[in-house]
Amino acid sequence: MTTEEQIINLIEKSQRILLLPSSPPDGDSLGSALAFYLLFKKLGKDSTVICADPIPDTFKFLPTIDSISRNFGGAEDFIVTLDCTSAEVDTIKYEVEQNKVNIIITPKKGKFGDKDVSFHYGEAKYDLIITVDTGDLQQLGKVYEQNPEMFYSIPVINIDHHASNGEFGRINMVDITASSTTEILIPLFEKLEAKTGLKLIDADIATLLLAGIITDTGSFQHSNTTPRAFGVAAHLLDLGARQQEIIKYIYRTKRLSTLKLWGKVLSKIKYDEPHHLVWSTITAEDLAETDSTHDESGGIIDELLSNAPGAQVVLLMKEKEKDLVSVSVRTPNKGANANDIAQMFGGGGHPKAAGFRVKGMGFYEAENFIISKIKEYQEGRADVSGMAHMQPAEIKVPEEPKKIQTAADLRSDPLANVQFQKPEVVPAAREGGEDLLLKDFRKRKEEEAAREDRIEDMTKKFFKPKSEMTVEDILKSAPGDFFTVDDDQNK
Ligand SMILES: [Mn+2]
Repeated sequence: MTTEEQIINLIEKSQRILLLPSSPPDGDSLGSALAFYLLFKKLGKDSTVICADPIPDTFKFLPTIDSISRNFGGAEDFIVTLDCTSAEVDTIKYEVEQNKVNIIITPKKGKFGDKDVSFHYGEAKYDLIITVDTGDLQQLGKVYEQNPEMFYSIPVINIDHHASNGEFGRINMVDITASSTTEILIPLFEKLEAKTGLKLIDADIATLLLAGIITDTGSFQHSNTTPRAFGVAAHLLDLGARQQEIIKYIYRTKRLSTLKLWGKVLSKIKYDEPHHLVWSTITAEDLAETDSTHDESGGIIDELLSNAPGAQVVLLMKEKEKDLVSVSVRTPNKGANANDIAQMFGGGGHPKAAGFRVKGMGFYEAENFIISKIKEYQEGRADVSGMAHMQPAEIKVPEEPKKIQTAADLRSDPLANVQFQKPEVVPAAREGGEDLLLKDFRKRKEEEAAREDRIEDMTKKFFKPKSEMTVEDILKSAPGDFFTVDDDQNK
């Protein structure tokens, strides 16, 4: 049985399906989860989408976005049963007393005893879990942290396109050559259509699927834009996908606070030329000064990329909370590998785009630490040129850096209190992944001539030229005058 057939079988057998997009959510994870949600509605199945993190404003236009729950109740009910053979119930009351609930049962006559009480669990709330666009279970955030046992007792279908996917599901459908998770869903949905004889992909579902492709390819500008992605996008347009709506909300709507934040980050770009390293930072102070939130930083890393044409490694470090730094990595050129870099710190992603977190270190200490590790990585690669005149990168440490330990502690043992965020399931090396890529690469080479014509045509249709603006222009311009790509650590 193919993976697709196994998934369809399991879906057919299931009635209460839990859909989990990765956290923080992006257009691809939300598009995938909501497309499934609408599809299951048509198939007469109950499904629930849960995302513990807030939904960024840019995605509020997605069809049925309001159906997403933030909170996860318990996975199953706890039932207290009272045997009424020896006595009859007159009234039942309950009272809450600090950390206790007292259930008060008054008998009509006779007396209840210990033996009359029994406990058991109700039917599990869900009989199937589908994770979408999620490389490892930790990426599900609180839903996983608070209910880890659920992921062993209920079958999990894992559908994803991250190279670092840990294959944690009972069924894993991981295609690392897909531009987005929604791209993987289309043939699956069509198989379901063929099998049920129902028309399932309507304009809303097509819009959700296209939103995933558009966000993950940066509106067909990133290098993960394959001919297949274009083909699938065109097919979705035929099915009624509202492409203009997606572009409008995701790329053209920028708040003033967002523009200020972007200006701030772009003005702080740091370079380490010998190591071909470019990075910038977003501290809690930056957010406060520009009156913005982390939601508004999506896409800045791609702006950094376009501002640093020669860079081999591009980083954006965000102070997520005290002593927690979240880092996006991009490696636009051949050689440096974003996934390898992220894995040095316990993270992961794709060869060209990945992310990781460093916990337990003040922001500036973390910045120094990360930069020095990546410099080592760059020095260890054979094809880095210009290493002769190496200079230390200058990182300004403010007078009162936020930290939980002294600089001396750090110097004596830089790793003493650092906690890397390690996925519960360590991503296994994917057998055949390289072969797949090579095969895909060769196939693409063969198709190149035909493809370039097609891409040019399609590009004209889909993407508007990126405006070449300076930071000052951006700050002055009205929202809507430019657009760029949204993305967080893991696409
Ligand atoms: Mn994705």
